Amino acid sequence: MYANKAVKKWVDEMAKLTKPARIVWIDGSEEEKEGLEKEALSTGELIQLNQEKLPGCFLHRTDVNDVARVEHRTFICTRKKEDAGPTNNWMDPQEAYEKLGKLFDGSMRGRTMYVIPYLMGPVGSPFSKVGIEITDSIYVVLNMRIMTRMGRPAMEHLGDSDDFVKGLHSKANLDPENRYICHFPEDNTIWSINSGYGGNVLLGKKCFSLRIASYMGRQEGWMAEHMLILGIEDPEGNVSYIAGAFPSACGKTNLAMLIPPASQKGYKVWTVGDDIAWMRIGEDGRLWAINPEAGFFGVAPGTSMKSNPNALLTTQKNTIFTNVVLTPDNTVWWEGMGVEPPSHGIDWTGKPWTPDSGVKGAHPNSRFTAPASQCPSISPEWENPKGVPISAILFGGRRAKVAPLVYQSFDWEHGVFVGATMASETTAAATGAVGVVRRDPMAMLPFCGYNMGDYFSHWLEMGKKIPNPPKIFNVNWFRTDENGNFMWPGYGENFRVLKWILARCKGEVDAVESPIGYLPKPEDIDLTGIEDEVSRETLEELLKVDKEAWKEEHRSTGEFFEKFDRLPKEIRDQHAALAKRLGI
Ligand code: O2Y
Ligand code: MN
Repeated sequence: MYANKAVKKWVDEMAKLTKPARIVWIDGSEEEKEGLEKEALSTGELIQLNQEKLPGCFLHRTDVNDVARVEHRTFICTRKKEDAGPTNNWMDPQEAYEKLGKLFDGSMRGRTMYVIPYLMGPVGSPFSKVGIEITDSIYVVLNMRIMTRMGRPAMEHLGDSDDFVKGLHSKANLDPENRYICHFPEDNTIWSINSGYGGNVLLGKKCFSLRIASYMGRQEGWMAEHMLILGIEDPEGNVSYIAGAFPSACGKTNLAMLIPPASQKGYKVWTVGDDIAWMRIGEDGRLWAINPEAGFFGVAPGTSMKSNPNALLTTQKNTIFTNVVLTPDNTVWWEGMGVEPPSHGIDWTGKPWTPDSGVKGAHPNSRFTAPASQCPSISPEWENPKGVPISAILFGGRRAKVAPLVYQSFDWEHGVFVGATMASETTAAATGAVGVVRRDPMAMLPFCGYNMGDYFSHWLEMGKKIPNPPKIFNVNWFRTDENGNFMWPGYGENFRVLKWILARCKGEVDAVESPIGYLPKPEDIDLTGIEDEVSRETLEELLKVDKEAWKEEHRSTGEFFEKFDRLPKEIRDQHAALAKRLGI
């Protein structure tokens, strides 16, 4: 047990509320892990996979009604409703504590309460912050062990301090009608009940590292963003870093682990993080970023040796798979894995399954939880306590029309406007409805822990304080032609766009000014080796700004902004300036 008095006092209070049969303090040791795995195997919470083919790997199946984040049951509980803003569900904190308090009362009766100290960020980093998660789920403990620095390093970082995020989670009885994910940013507290899945329960991830941390970042003058971080090494060995915000289901993990095409000799992409970036202004006036996580909670379907070999290779050991197909040789399979399905298997619901059964074997949101250290492209700098210096920020979404392949904002303020107007079209996997445009500023709509108008102001303020800010770009890999076919090959070929972006950052290429920002000259996008796939005409089309479509985009963003009570004047001015440039 640990000596920190504030932690002990809070754990005592939560134990009084939830009434567990026993309390286990997690230290993160190997023996502890083995004991927990044994116990989870005995109850069926985990299934051991083929240890020759997938050493240290397990399968877990969630309840069938508990397979994804539940945005409609996720609340920001600030004293004033306006502080949660128009894009968040709000609940009065007192009401939330009372309502959830009743649900938590006795919810761990007969169960073990695990107390998990965890560190978000590298050990010894001034960026890093401590959370304690109390949970009644071994699955949560073992996932948090992969996704965070868990146990002793966290308590050592905390010392005697009471500065930690208090996360309380109970599976309770998994009742979807009483499922709540409540955040109390003013109290550094998260309460999550009646779920056992992913983003709802691994409280270090979206709940702390984005919702609570975005609030902290505004108070303390830094940024918590839904961004991948990657490094590009050139043939001379110089590495430049890019951070990129993309809504869920836009291939962030794939981009973070990209392998440059064979024609791009001497280049290498390094992965620093695939989902979250914490960024601070460094002494040198640049923006520096860390990945607060220690693992990847990646979506399995569609992950193959073609789409993302680095991700697939990362999952070959010490990985927990959730809701995928169990094959007859005790390995795993999912749709889009790029290998033949087994003739029969057990599907994600635990029922016998065959490929011709007419249903998907793996849930579309099935996942792997794998240690980042196992990724073949993991950056040598990924645990540098100072972070990495960011040269460019990317915003992007899935847009069949309108958004060109890439453009650069005129400056930081315009870049914030570009981020604020970000949108993505839904895919069948996400919602069942295809092609519905969803506005998702900076990919933070589901993850901003306070009023999004204030969040835009924070971005604008940060821009004034960063002496040497990253350049801001928008990318779109998903433009389609008149037959609905993708015009850009994507995946590793996206490297060609990143190369142009870095050339812009270094002032090595000029660009064409357009109403929406700076566009590449077609000849500056290197098409070596894909000339057959992407003709000059196709590239020109990919870089086209259709003024009429942009006038409609301008109207739609204006409509979106109407709901903001605290929209900064600078964003309104940018919207008006775009109208002028479009001739509206
Ligand atoms: O559905 C969930 O619980 C996971 S969602 C997720 C997981 C990893 C990284 N990003 C996301 C997301 O929705 O952005
Ligand atoms: Mn994400």
